[in-house]
Amino acid sequence: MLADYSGIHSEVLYYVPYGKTHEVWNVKVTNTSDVKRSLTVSGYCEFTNENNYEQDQVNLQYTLFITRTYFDKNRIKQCINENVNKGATINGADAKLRMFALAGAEVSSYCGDKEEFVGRYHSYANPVGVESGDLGNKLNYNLNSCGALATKVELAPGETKEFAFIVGMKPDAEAAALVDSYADVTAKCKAEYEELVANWHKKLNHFQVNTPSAEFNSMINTWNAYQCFMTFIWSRAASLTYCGQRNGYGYRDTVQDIQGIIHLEPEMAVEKIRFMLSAQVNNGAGLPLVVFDFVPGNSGTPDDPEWVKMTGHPAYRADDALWLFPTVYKYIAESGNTDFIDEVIPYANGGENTVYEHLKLAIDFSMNHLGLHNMPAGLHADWNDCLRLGKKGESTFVAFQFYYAMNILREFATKKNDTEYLAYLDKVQPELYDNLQNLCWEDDRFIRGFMENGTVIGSKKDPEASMWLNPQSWAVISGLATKEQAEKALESVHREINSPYGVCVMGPSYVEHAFDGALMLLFNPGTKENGGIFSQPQGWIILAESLAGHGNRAFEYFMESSPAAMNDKAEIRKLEPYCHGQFTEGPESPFAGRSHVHWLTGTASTVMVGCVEGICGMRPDVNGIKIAPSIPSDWKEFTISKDFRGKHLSIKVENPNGAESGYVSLTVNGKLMEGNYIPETELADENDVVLKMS
Ligand code: IFM
Repeated sequence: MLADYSGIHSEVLYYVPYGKTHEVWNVKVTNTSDVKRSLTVSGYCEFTNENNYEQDQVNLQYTLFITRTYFDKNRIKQCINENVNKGATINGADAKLRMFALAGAEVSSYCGDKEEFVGRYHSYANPVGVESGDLGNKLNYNLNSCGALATKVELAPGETKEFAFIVGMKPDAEAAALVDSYADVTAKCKAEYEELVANWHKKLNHFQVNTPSAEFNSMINTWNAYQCFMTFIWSRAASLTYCGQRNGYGYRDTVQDIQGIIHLEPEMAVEKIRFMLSAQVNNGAGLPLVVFDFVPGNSGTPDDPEWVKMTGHPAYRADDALWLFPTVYKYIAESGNTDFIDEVIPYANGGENTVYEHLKLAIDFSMNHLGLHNMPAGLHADWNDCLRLGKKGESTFVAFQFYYAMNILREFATKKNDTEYLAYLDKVQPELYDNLQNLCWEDDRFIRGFMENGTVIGSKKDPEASMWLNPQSWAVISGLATKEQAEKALESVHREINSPYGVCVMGPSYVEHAFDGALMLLFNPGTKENGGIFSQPQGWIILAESLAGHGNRAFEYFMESSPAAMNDKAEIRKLEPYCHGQFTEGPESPFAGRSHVHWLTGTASTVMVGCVEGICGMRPDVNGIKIAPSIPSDWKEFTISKDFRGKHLSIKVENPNGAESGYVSLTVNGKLMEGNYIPETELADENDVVLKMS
């Protein structure tokens, strides 16, 4: 953060040092005037009174009476439940100690009481102590605490002084030692910041593109990638707007989030894959919520009333475990670690088996929960939280996922020479195919599913919700749609539900014709699952268009929904122009284009996969990698730098005649490959790869 005011230039760099649990505000103040200046510089942080922020908002009769602050040399110390552990322990509570400290300068005054800091008839715009240059040295005992520290700075013309505020929660001695470690504040902050930057670059450098699109480069190289790591780490549980009170990982969200970092850090990804496999119930389903301190083996499940009461998740979802298939496959394909399929992993509620058997069990779960037409039942929800299709209703989205899962399992079964299972797949997969083809294709679209009474959802004839996005994209992704169906279905999407800000999840929105399980009716038209531009499916439609070879369309969808393309539409979009949100209001809203619920969204991973696998065409499989870009025809050339299984690929794509997809030739280190595929055995440590598209 930079500011220039009245001959003073100030800079603050906020960061959390790599692998640490405290925050640093590195301040530099420079006198840009030509006279000597005397300043008081104050730092302020508002502490919560309780660690549980919901309690801090609603249980004031408790939280206002559990803290007090102290001042110690260069620190405000905030104690919570200070008496606990001195003698007795109550309710398993621990006393907590937070700090707001100053390093690299002397404290001239302090304040630990919020009301005293702000001052009567003052506000955050003019806190009384900041105005007077003396924070008053008051501390709180009950009510609201804070951390405020001031320092006096004398600056000759052109002189700069540097110091740091430090915020954290640490035991007393550790906190004191930590602040002391910042004595040489310039060197320490510089080293920490460089370490942080270097670590991010190390992660992000595993995949970098240089295309003619600045928006694409910035998202894929930096911002989308960064958001993928954020969702990978936090799932949906670190934000006030998104499940801030959730104490665990949603199954489907987390398994999908993993996909976004596989091309960057496959070994980081596999740790979480193991964890999520261990949260698979031994009937094949995923646990709807995997609590952060989950221990596999004797977890409850949605079949146990106690577990349901504890988590608030009453039933299995149709899709949770089916997300394992693409995620496991992408990991094995990226890393080449085929042994993973034989790794033994426990189940959530007892027993253990290999990854391969885990996946077979996921197939069993769907087979044991078939609906009216022998397709997977919709159960409590599919990807769409607002669709309650029940035990007999059916979801085509899940059916496509199921079909795709069988394709993946077929590849693993073939590798393992599991002829018995291959024979099983040969029997059940064509039946599923026939049902989807015969019952779910309607002229120019796939329907969304069936209600419990057999009524079609998403028929062309329906007055509302006659076109749904996900069945069209997943018909293509799953490999089930014929070429003709793919062309028609994708065109229908563009014609009927596309908008300048992305594709609506369905349309028209439900207003008067919703069915009982259509919970999206609760939302205004054009909002969230009710005809909103749900962001996550934008990645799937980008991927589907790319797989169909429609590079111009894939890129059109990328640009419509890309944060980086919204720099000059900030007043419409409202969200940061570098971060995806959960949804954008659709054309039926008076605020079409306004986006919501930033940062923690599965969009990060789906759009990343759509762009890396789809537009860039990086399609690894067990034995190597296919290079099959699907790009806008005006990209005449672009390059990719990619690490792959410990080797490095410098890929140049040449497209002088403006193709959208396809290839003329592929060479690796000057050697012509068969088709557009590079077997792993052809790779040296460093590889020059040239793909000619046209
Ligand atoms: O798929 C869900 C996700 O699990 C939570 N947010 C909404 C999505 C669509 O309903």
